[in-house]
Amino acid sequence: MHSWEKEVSALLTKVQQSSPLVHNMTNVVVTNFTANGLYALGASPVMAYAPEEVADMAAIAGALVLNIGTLNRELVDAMIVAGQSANAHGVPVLLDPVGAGATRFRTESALRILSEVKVSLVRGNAAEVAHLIGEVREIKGVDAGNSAGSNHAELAVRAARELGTIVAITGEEDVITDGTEVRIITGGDALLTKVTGAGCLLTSVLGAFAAVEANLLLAGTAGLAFYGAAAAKAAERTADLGPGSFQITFLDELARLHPGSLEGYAAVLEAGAA
Ligand code: ATP
Ligand code: TZP
Ligand code: MG
Ligand code: MG
Repeated sequence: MHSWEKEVSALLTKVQQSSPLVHNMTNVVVTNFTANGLYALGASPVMAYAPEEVADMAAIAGALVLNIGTLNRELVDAMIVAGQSANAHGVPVLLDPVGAGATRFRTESALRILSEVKVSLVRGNAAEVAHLIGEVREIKGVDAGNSAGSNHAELAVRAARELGTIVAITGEEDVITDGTEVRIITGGDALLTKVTGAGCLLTSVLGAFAAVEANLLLAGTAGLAFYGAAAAKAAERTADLGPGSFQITFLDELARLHPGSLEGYAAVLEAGAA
């Protein structure tokens, strides 16, 4: 069995040392939490939406994160301008298809982005990812429905092949695949489902790792593992409290991450080649 700890730990150090600029076009619910989470990790967040500037900002960023959580047509148009600029400048583009499947507009917008921009990595819950490849799974607004706890490796592989991207499906366990290699990442805590933006921040954290590592399967694996470890540590420290204390402590734990943080709190398992 491969020991991922050393490989992914080096990427955390790279993020902390180079503080990559992550251009987020995200939703109005999670903007502040996302910026603080990226700062805590050691990255540099910027939010920029104006059609007049998004191409310039994406061009100088280490990664561009597109999140359709509170979308409208003008925003999706701007995301496409930003995404195409990122593509032209070799900047990785990540997509969080928040609520895809809940409404037709969300599904169609995510698919439009995927068809007009070369997206490198998609991260969502199982229902969102399923809807991107025409499979129907229960979704409740922006939250995964009852299929949340089941094994998502096969779905992730199908989606990665069909969409031509790395796909990460998160939930109780996370899975990431390029359509061939599959990795399962354990860690995290159910309290993350009680903090709005826990998924959105995660996609932006994956953006920070993608900015420092061209192998996005490896970058994504590292991001998922360290995020899960920080959450598990925060849950341990706030066990008798609640989601408010957990949220703040989670930011603290993101800031306290070090190369040895995975030990006892998160693990990367190879699920074999698909
Ligand atoms: P949803 O809205 O369906 O919750 P999301 O976009 O918020 O989706 P999640 O799937 O909740 O994203 O993933 C965000 C983080 O929460 C990931 O690190 C994931 O591992 C973690 N997570 C989610 N559910 C659990 C759980 N039951 N136990 C442990 N960790 C979890
Ligand atoms: N409504 C629109 S976007 C959003 C809500 C509640 C935030 C979703 O965040 P996450 O990370 O998917 O839980
Ligand atoms: Mg959530
Ligand atoms: Mg989400």
